[in-house]
Amino acid sequence: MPEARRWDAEPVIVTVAPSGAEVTREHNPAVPYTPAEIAAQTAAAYEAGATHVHLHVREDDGTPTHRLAVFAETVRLIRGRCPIVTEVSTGGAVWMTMAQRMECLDAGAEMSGVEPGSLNFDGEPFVTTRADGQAVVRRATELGMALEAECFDLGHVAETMPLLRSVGVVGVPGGAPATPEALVAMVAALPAGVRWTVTAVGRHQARMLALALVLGSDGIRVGFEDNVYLRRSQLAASNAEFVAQARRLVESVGRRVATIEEARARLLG
Ligand code: KMH
Ligand code: ZN
Repeated sequence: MPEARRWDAEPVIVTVAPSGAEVTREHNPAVPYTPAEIAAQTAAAYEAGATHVHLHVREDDGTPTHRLAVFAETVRLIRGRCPIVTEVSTGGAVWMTMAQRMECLDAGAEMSGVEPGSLNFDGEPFVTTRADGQAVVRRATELGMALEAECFDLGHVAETMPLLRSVGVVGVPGGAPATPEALVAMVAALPAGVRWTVTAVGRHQARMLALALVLGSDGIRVGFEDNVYLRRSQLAASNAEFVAQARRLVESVGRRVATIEEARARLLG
């Protein structure tokens, strides 16, 4: 494990990823598309215990978009409703160019995601060269943003050394499998002192997030980007419902959810 710290020493930062780029209303009619819809679901997720939001945005018809104006409007509307820590994804969608993926950095968010490497994302080439990742880090740092690395596999963890924070993403076909062995290997490879959180997609999510919590993760992530089902055969009605479920999971292992002040200090301090 990256640091000799009691597994339950710190409260858990719950991240909400409200829309992602791949999921649509055909998967779940409650997926938010417009800036107003994403802001409303983010605010409700904040009320339920989320203190960090990972943002992708859409055109009003649901098409994933890289347009700065849409990111900026979404961040503005969220700010107007709640003090959740805002993060833009520079992962975008698999078809976006690197320049397009970086447009969101100017949207006024407090944090940026960065990809430390490439993979066949569910079979599609999703390329981020080392130079691309470094360009994101440089621009985000110029803008005073904190960074979170999105590690889809063990090799990506090794690339995150110069970064301050990290996230293990497991269960995306083409990336690390959603198994305890894979997660433990990724977490064990993190440098000492790095904050880490876990995202897992689809039906493996609850098991992997529970494992993250007992391994001592700083956070866990939920939301429509990762899953449309609350439990087997039951579609989630909102992102807030996922967050409420995450809070119960956190509390069931004897930990508690971070307050907004605690999350801000650890993510941005
Ligand atoms: N939509 C995926 C291709 C991220 O946000 O950094 C990339 C993704 C990861 O969602
Ligand atoms: Zn994302």
